[in-house]
Amino acid sequence: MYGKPLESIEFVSKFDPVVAEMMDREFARQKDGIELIASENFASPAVIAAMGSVLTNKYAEGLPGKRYYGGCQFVDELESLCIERAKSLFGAEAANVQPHSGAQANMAVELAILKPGDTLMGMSLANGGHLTHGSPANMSGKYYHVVSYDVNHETGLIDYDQIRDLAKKNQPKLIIAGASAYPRAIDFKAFADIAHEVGAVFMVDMAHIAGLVAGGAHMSPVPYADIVTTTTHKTLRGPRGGLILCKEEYAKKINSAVFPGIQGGPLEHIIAAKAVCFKEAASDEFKTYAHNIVKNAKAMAQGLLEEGFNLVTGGTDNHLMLADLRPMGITGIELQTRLDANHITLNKNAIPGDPESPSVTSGVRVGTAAVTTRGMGEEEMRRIAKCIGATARDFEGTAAEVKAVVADICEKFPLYK
Ligand code: DSN
Repeated sequence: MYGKPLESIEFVSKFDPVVAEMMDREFARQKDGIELIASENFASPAVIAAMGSVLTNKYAEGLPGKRYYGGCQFVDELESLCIERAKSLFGAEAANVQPHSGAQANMAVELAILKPGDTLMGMSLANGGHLTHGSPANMSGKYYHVVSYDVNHETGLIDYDQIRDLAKKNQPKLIIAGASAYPRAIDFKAFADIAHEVGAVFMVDMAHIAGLVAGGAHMSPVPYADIVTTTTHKTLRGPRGGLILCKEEYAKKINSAVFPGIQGGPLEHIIAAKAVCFKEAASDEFKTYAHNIVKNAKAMAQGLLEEGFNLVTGGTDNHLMLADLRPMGITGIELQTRLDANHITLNKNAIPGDPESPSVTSGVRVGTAAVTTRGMGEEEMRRIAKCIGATARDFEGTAAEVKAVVADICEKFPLYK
């Protein structure tokens, strides 16, 4: 699908060759490398085309039918369609499709549910949570009283008993489940039971697994959570943006928290791309895709274990795994930098109880959503795992060979062919 993504660079080059050349180099990096960043993916040409459209010209503060500007009749139709598709895809009672990002979706929920100083519980960033789940560096950690839960440092697993004890002791008003670096399935019913026991509102940030949920490859949080947030660009493979789903009783509060609470005009071009994404994600082809992501992750995990890596929790149930590099005598930043030079992209990541600083880390996070979009399968995952092992053990001695394998795989599975 070379189509649109390349055409738009060519078009820009006619007016601004400097910008076009930069876009072109980034496109070459994507197409000639292996993308293992667990939060990244390749949107379809239709999604990309919707983003690069005249809809960016329109102001539409408010909601469909209740705008602060004239001329909103067509974006009203579009945003209503997007809302209906989001509700239908995930079986939700209500949806707000305006958040510009996952961070803003989470901020809006916190604004809607909490008052400054109220208690919120979320997974600590160091254990795989997210900045917006109460990190001291984030607004959520500055405005609210945060009680973080960790995973069990021996097993790497979420400890539901520990969470129940913490919740009973601290009586949070909001409990957040969901993670950026947790390789196992999350039991949303267990979380919901805890939240209900202490009278907390239960929110799930399903950003990482939204595509798996849409495709039936992970338990859906929607029946259990009061509110579910997500990005639309990770496993869900849509445009870069956010989404909030909720029970009807929270819809009014959530809508006002998004606008005028934290945002101004919605990005109707991104909303159009979200609508396209939701249509794609409702297809049978996407269900196969979601299951293939998990199949590939399991093959990659097995391959990494065979290469001598230690995996947090011993493997994966979803699209990602966390490799603990300590047995290999290399840090996360060292392996990330070496792999970058060999055209394999991933990110350093803290492992639970990591003795290294967040800028060094003892681990890397490996995800299979983007490589699965290119059509790669289990055999390619095993070849890539071998490349990662070789790069960790003997970077200089194996670089030429690893680069050749990367080039071979990229040629066989072209991006936007
Ligand atoms: N930054 C994202 C990730 O990489 O997981 C989370 O927002």
